[in-house]
Amino acid sequence: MNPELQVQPRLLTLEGGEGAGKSTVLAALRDALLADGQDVVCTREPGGTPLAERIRELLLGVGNEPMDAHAELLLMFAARAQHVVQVIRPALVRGAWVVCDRFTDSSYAYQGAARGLDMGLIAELERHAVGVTPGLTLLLDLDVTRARERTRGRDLLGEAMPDRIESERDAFFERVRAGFRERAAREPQRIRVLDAGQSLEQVAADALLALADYRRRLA
Ligand code: T5A
Repeated sequence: MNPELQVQPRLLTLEGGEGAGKSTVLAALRDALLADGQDVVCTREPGGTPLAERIRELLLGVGNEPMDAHAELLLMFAARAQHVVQVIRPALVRGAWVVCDRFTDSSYAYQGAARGLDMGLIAELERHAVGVTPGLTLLLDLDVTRARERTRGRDLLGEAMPDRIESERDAFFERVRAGFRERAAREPQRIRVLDAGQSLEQVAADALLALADYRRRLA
């Protein structure tokens, strides 16, 4: 971890490839914290504020003009800078928990490991434009073929069309997965790897155990 980043114990993030089950796990964490009387803010990236959501549309929309990898990286960080200042920091300052669907680890995995952009540049952007790092990150690790089956099932049900990044090939998502796992191996204290190949109920149960264990360590 970059030592210049401020660790935020009440900032929890969920990471992983497409279709790993982050939405369900996020709801389980939120419900557990609310049941314990905690103030909780749930949010997502890219997005989380009106401006950042507009940037999300630019990032995920399937347009005619191919997006340059650096343009993609800088837009991710533009959205994140806005999100941190408008939503994440104020919530943490008032003592709330922030549960965020994706955060800076996604930029290291997608733009760094998968697109091949300079990790040093990503670290600089993180230092200048973000400044904070989560106390706990749950990495929902899933085989790329299984993930493809899940998102395809969702597409066939008409729930969503593949966005610009989802339309990448399997080799891209193999690099994303390897990038996340490498970060988890480097920061085992912060990043807990969960087996997202299990049933949704089991993944949510594992996430709740990880949260309970983390809160015990914090106390
Ligand atoms: N991105 C993001 C970057 O490139 N860099 C960055 O810095 C950031 C922040 C975001 C995109 O942007 C990229 C990454 C992404 O490509 P998004 O729509 O938010 O776009 O993408 P995802 O976060 O991947 O959203 P998904 O909805 O695809 O993933 P989830 O939330 O992990 O999956 P979920 O819960 O919606 O589940 C998908 C389907 O699988 C089923 C669900 O029911 C659902 O149908 N499912 C399971 N089925 C059986 N067993 C399980 N355990 C299941 N878990 C889920």
